[in-house]
Amino acid sequence: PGAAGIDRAGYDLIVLANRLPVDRVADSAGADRWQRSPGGLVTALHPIMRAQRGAWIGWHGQPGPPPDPFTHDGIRLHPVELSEDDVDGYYEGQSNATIWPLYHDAVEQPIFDRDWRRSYREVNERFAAAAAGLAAPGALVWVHDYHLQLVPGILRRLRPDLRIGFFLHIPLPPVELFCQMPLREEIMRGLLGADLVGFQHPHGTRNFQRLAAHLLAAKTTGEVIEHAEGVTTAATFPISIDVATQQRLADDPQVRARAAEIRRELGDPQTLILGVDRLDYTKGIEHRLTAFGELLAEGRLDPAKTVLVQVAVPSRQRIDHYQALRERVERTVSRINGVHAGIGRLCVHYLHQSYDRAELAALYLAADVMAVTPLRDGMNLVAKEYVATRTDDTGALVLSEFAGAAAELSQAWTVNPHDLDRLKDAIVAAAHAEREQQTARMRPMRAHLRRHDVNRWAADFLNRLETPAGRGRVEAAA
Ligand code: GDG
Repeated sequence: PGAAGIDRAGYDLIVLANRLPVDRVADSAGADRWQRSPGGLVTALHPIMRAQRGAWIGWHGQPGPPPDPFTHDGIRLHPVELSEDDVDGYYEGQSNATIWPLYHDAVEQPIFDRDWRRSYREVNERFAAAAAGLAAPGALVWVHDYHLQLVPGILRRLRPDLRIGFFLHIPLPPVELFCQMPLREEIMRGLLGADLVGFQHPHGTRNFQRLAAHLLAAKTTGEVIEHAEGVTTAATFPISIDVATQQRLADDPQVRARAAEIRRELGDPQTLILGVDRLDYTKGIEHRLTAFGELLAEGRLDPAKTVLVQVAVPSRQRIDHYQALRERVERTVSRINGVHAGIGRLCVHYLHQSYDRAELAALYLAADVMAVTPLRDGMNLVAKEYVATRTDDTGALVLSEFAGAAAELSQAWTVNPHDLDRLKDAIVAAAHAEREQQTARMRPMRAHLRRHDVNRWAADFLNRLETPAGRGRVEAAA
C-alpha cells in the first residue's frame, strides 16, 4: 500500500520518543540523507516496527518546519515540529535543566521555570495529537521517556480505545525529591493515563506507587494501581543491549586488530582503564578522575604503566550545567597530566568526541578495566556493552551501585562513587585481578546478558501491554 494509504487506515503500533530514530547526515556529494541512529532502542524496536508496519513519532533534530512524513528502513517516520522556543523551553529547559537533574537525585540543582512548563505542556499536546490522528482503533502506543510524561494522559482523553504504554529510561526519584516539582500532579496524572508504566529498576516502580498514593490517593495492589481515572500497571523492565551485534563486533578481525593497535598507540601500557560516557554530570566522571589522580600521586598505580582513556561524548552543550562540567573535567584532566605525564606519554587520554560502534568495541576490547561510576543512572548500557564485548571472559568492570545495571551485574567490582577511598580500592583491585578472578566474575554476567538482551526487553514490555491486568481498559477496544 502507498504511504498515504497506510496513514489513512491508521497504525496498529506507534512509538513516540523525543527523537526520531534517524539522524540527518551529509553524503559525500554534500546532499542530505537520513541515517539510522546508533541507539539500542532503535535496534530493539526496528524488527517489530517493520513487521507490524509501525509508525514512529518524534523530532527530527532541527528547529523549524519539519520534513513530510517519510519511510526509512521500512518504518514510517512522522516528524514533529519544534520551534526555537520549544527547543529552549520544552527540550533544553523543562526536560534537561529541570526534570533530568531532579530525577537524578538533584546532583545538579534543578531549575524551575514557568515558561518552560508551558512549553513542555504544549509540545506534549502536539505529540499526543499526532498519535491520536495516526493510531488505528485499539492500537498499541508506546511512549518513551521523561520528555513526554504528559502524553499518556492527554492521549487517553483523545483516544480512550488505545492501549498506551510508557517507559521511563531514567530513574524516578523518591517522593521527597519528586515533590519539589511544580508539575508534580500533572506529571503523575499524565503517566497514570497509561495502561502500563515501565521502569528500569524496582526503586522506580516503588517510587511511582508511593507517589500515586501520596499525590493522588491511589491504591496499589501487587503491580496494579487503582486511581480516579482507571487502573495502571507499574512494573520493572530493565533495558538491555543487542548482545548478538555486540558479540559480532567483538569477534570481527578488524575490530580485534584495531584493539591491539590502540594499545600500541598508547605505548603498550600494563593497565588500560577506560571510561565511556556522554559528558554528563550524572556519570561521575569527576569522581573517577579524582580517584585516578590520587592513585597516581600515591604510587598505587604507576604513571609510567597505567593509562586512563576517557571518552566524553559531547552532549547538551548549550546548557550551563554542561558547560561548567566540561570546564571542570578539562581542568582536572590537565592537572593530572601536568603532574604525572611525561614527554610522549599521557596519563589521561581525554577524548571529547563521538565514535562509531566498531571503534567503541575496539576500545572495550583493549581495556583491562572499565570504570562506570555514575552518581545516578537509569541503567547504563556502556557497562553491559563492555561485558558483552569480552567474549573470552577477561577484563574487569568497576560499577557504581547507583547505576540500574548494578542490580543485574552483581559480579562487578561494585562501588559507591562518593566514597573515594573505596572507589580507589576497587580500581586497584580490578587492575590487579588475576585472569581466573576476571573470568569468575565475567562469565555469569555475560551469561545473564545473553539471556536478557534488548529484544527480550521490548518483547516483554509489548506482550505485557497487550495483556490487560486487573480491570483493564480493553473493553473500549473491543
Ligand atoms: C539513557 C539513560 C539508560 C557512547 N559513545 C558513543 C555512543 N555511545 C553509546 C553507548 C551506549 C549509549 O551511547 C549510552 O547509553 P547509556 O545507557 O550509557 O547512557 P545515556 O545516554 O545516559 O542513556 C541510561 C539509557 O538511556 C537506555 O535506557 O541506560 O541510564 O541515562 O549504547 O555505546 N554512540 C555513538 N557514538 C559514541 O561516541 N554513536
